[in-house]
Amino acid sequence: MSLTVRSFLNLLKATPVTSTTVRVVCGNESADLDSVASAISYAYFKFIENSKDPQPFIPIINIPREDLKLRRDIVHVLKDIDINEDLLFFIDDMKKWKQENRNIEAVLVDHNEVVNEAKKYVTKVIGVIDHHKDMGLYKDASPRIIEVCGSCTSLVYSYFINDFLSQGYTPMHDATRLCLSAGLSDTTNFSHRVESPDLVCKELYAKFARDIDMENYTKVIKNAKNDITGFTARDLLRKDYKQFVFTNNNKSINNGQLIMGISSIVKSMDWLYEEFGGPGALKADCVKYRTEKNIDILTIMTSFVEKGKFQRQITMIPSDETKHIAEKMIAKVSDYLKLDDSNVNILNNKGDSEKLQQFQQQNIDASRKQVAPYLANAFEEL
Ligand SMILES: [Mn+2]
Repeated sequence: MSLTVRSFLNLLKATPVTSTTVRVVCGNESADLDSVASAISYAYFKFIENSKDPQPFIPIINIPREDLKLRRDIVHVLKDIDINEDLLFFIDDMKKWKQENRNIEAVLVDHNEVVNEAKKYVTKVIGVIDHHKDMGLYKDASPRIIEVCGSCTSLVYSYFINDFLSQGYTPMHDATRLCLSAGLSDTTNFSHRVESPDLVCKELYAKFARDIDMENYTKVIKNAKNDITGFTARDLLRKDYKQFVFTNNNKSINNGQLIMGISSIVKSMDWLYEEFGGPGALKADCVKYRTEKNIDILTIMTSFVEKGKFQRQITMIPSDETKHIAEKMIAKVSDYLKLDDSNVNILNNKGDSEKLQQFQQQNIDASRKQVAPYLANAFEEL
């Protein structure tokens, strides 16, 4: 069946939702290229598999519509396959269906636990394809594929294509390109965090999207992702943001619960100070964002190249009530993250002109995906 991804999305947009149960494919709330590509391609391939389905799966981008423009790599890749924002569905759509009293059944891609806002809307999880740590939930979901690899799209693409190929199907170029783009971005052209599912797909991509210069396209995507010209501090904080609820059995510790938001940013803290009016102004923006999100601790994880070296920093901006908790958590993850200055007590930032306490993270392999579970443990063990 030769249906483009664009035609598929057009068709979804043209088909009003009338059933009491809506089935969606939902990416994670950071809504990175991997999540978006996984959600769209899963829904698309599912439709290829059964185009007679009266109620096809709808791909959901797990952020408000207005936030898509902050993800320039995604906008770029989608434009390359002739898809604009109008053809997409967002968390706003799930909210609307919920208000219309519809059941929402979800396949989760690129995460394996429904959290935060999506949790208010999703009635039931019916499938999972993911490459994060298995939280052990939804044991009856089908499929339930959770496997370590560089890109979740590798799992989605191989899940469908291996099945289809036996039936003589050649995947459409745009669907392949979409998955490939996330694969390239997540593994830097299949050179980092590559596992066997990624390699399997790399071969398939080379076959079905022969014309794409992988090395060059990787650069194009990275450049678009790193293009943050014109962004405000708030834009940068929400561009790649995930929120976590950590728990502790001891209710005397912040009522046994800590809400942490982690913003991943591709510039150094010094760059942020410079760009956004100095330490006082940046700090004020961070506190404002923490208040807006109604969370206990805002954590900024920066990653950037300086002096030819890839570097990471971690910075916490805790509420007054959780400052002591933030300090203890930092101390607990210090060995794992190989933090410098970890016993310096500067979390009590006082003066407005003072910089935030930032830690150089020598363990540069640990991104948010690895760090968040460690922080969860650290809180649990306080
Ligand atoms: Mn992913």
